Amino acid sequence: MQSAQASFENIRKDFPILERTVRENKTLVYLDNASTTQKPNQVIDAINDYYRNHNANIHRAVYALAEEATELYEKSRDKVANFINVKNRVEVIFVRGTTEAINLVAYAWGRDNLKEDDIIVTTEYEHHSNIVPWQLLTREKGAKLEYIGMNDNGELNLDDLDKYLATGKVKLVTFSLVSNVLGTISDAETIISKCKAAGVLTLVDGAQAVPHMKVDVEKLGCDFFAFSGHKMLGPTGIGILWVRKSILETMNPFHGGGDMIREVHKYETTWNDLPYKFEAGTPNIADVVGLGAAIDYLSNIGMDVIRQHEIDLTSYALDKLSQVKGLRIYGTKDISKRGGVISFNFADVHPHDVAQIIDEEGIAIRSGHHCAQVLMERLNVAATSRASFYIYNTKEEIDALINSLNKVARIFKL
Ligand code: 7TS
Repeated sequence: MQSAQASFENIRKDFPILERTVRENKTLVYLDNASTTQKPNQVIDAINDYYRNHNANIHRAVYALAEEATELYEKSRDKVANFINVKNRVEVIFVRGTTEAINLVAYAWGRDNLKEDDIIVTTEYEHHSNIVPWQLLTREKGAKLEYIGMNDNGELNLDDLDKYLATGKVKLVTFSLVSNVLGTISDAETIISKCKAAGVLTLVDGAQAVPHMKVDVEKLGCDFFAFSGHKMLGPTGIGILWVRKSILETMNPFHGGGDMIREVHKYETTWNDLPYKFEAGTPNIADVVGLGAAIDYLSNIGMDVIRQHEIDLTSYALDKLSQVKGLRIYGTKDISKRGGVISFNFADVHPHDVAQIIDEEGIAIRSGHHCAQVLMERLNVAATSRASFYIYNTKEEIDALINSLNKVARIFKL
């Protein structure tokens, strides 16, 4: 039997991009997985095979290719449903990504269900895509947007939630399961049970969770759930919105056009069955197929194995980084409450300078506000540096990160 370490080394061989060098012949160390992940051969080949052998439009024609393309597309829907433990496949809607999923809810659910003075509650550590759609909606409706605050450990202050729920005006509470900057794993169970008790709907942004740990949507008990394919080895431009069927049935369409209709007359239209009512136009068929291959790949490894690998890497990195003089790490030290994302600042060196210097060593990390400016304001910083890990990363790569940070320290005489 192979050791866990050995099997993770084999995983790297599936990712052609990890073999390339960057800058001055430096081995690529890719530590920006919270932005997007690299793609294994299995995903690249599935997309290639789709275009070479099966390409046709779906749900329309009766010829062989159209049947094959439709079957591949729908098979991916089953894979998604299985992966996040959704019993009813018609609740799984293909969208472009988490951003589109949340906008769909804000538009198609929010516009019919929110009125003046109602409240939407989000959190201080959300990505802009879980803030701006709610700003647009509440502004249009004369409603309010409120925030669950955060303590200095990067954990949500659930007293704020109680306070807003007590007003009786909250219509939706929305939060990310894992923060893309701090890595905090939200206490979803408590938040959702409080909301349920108050008769309030919940939306969970799973963009940074589904790629990294077992997520069981049925067990979570939320009403809306969103995530992106490209952060879990899949292609860009494909994501998922899951909505509880009883809610989905009451919602008007988001986009009008082909495939989402049953009958169109000059002045009226009836809608297609779920989920097609919410998938207007020719969808991103090839990338749905690619996402299916990504799900197969992750399932073969096992989400619990992936989570353990990230716990090992993150503990190792937190330990090494905390030994670097002048480096400030954000978020909780409790590994059971955080994913494989580490944001930090290095003395008063600007994060862009840190990222640029270590890029010369072939190391890719992100610097900036990470589309979380509300959080940056809360942390009282303009930006952070962020390293984020995935299945193909190794402890040697973390050592390389530490060495390159030591170079930053030498340059800036820290
Ligand atoms: N929600 C969270 C928690 C995210 O991390 C991201 C993307 C999104 C939503 C939006 O996903 P998209 O696929 O629709 O773009 N996060 C990041 C990031 O941290 N760096 O680049 C993108």
